[in-house]
Amino acid sequence: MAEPLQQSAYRVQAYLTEKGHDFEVKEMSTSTRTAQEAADSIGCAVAQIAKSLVFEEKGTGRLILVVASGANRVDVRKVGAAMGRSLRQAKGDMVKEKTGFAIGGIPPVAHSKPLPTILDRDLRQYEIIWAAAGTPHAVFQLTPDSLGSLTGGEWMDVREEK
Ligand code: 5CA
Repeated sequence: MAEPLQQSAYRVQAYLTEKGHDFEVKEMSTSTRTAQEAADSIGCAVAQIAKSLVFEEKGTGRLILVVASGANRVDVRKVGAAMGRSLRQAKGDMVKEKTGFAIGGIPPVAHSKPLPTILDRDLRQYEIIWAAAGTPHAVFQLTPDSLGSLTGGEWMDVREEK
């Protein structure tokens, strides 16, 4: 039988189940702390990893979530301009305090309070994507459509051009 999930992963699983999804949180034996490690653990392309990055609005400290393809760097100016805000990446301790999850396992959902969310349109080209599920070992598989409905996020171009 499967081991019980760690508390933070369980929180994500409980949220998904409560929302009526049958997505299953999986705890991997190897690290999923970074998008590349997650892809290696799962055996998928790094671009199929939906990484959840938290940014804060300069001045107000309000947080927003950007769920980006693991292959992309997020262009903070592009996202900020689209939202009419000036953004910077939030510090790890702030992220933990406000979302309830630590860097390396931030899920796209199930935060202490829902965050305004932007979704990377590059994720839409895949049938299946994977997201973190609360810990640096936990992930779950989903579809771009379900990422959209779970988060209520807005799809846009967030990619930093090389
Ligand atoms: N579990 C994996 C795959 S979903 C994961 O969480 N990947 S991640 O890319 O979303 O998380 C690592 C991200 O956390 C990095 O891309 C980086 O943007 C951010 N990060 C890493 N260290 C810090 C830090 N000290 N403060 C704020 N953000 C950080």
